Amino acid sequence: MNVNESLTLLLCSQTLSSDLLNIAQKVASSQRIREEDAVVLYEKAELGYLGVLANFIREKKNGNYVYFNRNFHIEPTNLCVFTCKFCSYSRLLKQAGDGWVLSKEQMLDIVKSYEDKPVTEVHVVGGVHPKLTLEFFIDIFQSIQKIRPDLHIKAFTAVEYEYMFRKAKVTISEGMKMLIDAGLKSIPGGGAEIFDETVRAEICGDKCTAEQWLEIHETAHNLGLKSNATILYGHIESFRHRVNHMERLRQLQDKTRGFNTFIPLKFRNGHNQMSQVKEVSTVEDLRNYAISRIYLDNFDHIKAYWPMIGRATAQLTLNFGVDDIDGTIDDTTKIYSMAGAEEQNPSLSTQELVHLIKQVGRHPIERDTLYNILQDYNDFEF
Ligand code: V47
Ligand code: SF4
Repeated sequence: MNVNESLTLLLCSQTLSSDLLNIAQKVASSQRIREEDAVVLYEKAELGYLGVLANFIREKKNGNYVYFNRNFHIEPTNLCVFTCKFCSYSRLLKQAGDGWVLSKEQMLDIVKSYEDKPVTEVHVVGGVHPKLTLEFFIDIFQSIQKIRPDLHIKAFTAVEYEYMFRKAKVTISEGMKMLIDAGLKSIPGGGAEIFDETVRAEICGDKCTAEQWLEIHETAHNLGLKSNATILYGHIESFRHRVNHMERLRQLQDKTRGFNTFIPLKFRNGHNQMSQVKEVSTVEDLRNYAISRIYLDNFDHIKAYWPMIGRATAQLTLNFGVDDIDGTIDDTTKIYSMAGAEEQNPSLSTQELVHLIKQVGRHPIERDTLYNILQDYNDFEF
């Protein structure tokens, strides 16, 4: 049965409650759903129903394609001035212990180690360290550009920018322009967590506010950069908080059209100050991906970050609205392994990624960071 037939069958169902039928009709006629509708979905909708709606939207926007890229991460430091309770990765400056700070040479050595490999993106993200200044990163980006001018530099969360620009006494726009001149090409989605002020105060009260996060992304969009957006879900937030978070993103996207993709990040409870909070089930993960796909009608892509949820769940998400599973990673990030994720050394070859996607009947496409198609792998022989 194709997506249209599944939706028609759902619309004819005698057992659907009137509110769920009404939401399904909106989706079928490409109407935007309201915040209250999304709350109803979270509270009442079964996984099968959500899958039909999310898959319908996903196939309308992206057909059968599943995007991935060839990337690696540089994590300059895990020492951080902030104290987010969910973070398993950071160490306070005064308790360095197993903390690290990479030198300029070490970062450039990482880039050089990819010299003859066909990677297209470097994702730079880490803790917030007072000695790693705006000036320092301008120099790093210029040096990366010299070594690999073809590499797309996607760097820093809004949290890192807010601190770096404040320390350098420049406005967001001034600081961003300086980094763009040095080679910055786009911005990842981290640091958004949950925008609701009460929950934010509870889990990460000392870092940039929701308003600052949104302002930084808006400024970047106005300067011509694309960015991503995330949500950290499945901890102490309510369904309404998740919907409110997506609503603020949907409004900004209406204004700027600068977001590429939305990435729901599942809270993992290993080795952090919120370890007593139970993780949500895989069913709840899939419901959340699907509702994100239904709600964010102005986002082209929904990404499942496989190092965080694992390969098997990443495959399942492809039937619940997801059309992107990030990249090869090459074991260059520690954020999720330190929080107890299944993938302790996240790395997938292109062949393995392609197999993962084809195994569930989808069409693998290698993209660059901005979703230009680089290679169609459907009929590719390795
Ligand atoms: O902001 C930290 C999250 C984010 C935990 O834009 C945790 O392409 C779950 O944003 N459990 C940083 N999540 C990573 C990030 C990201 C990752 C991949 C791709 C992109 C992209 C962005 O990691 C943080 C926070 O929300 N995080 N600790 C944890 N215990
Ligand atoms: Fe620092 Fe980011 Fe961890 Fe918060 S989530 S403590 S800002 S590294």
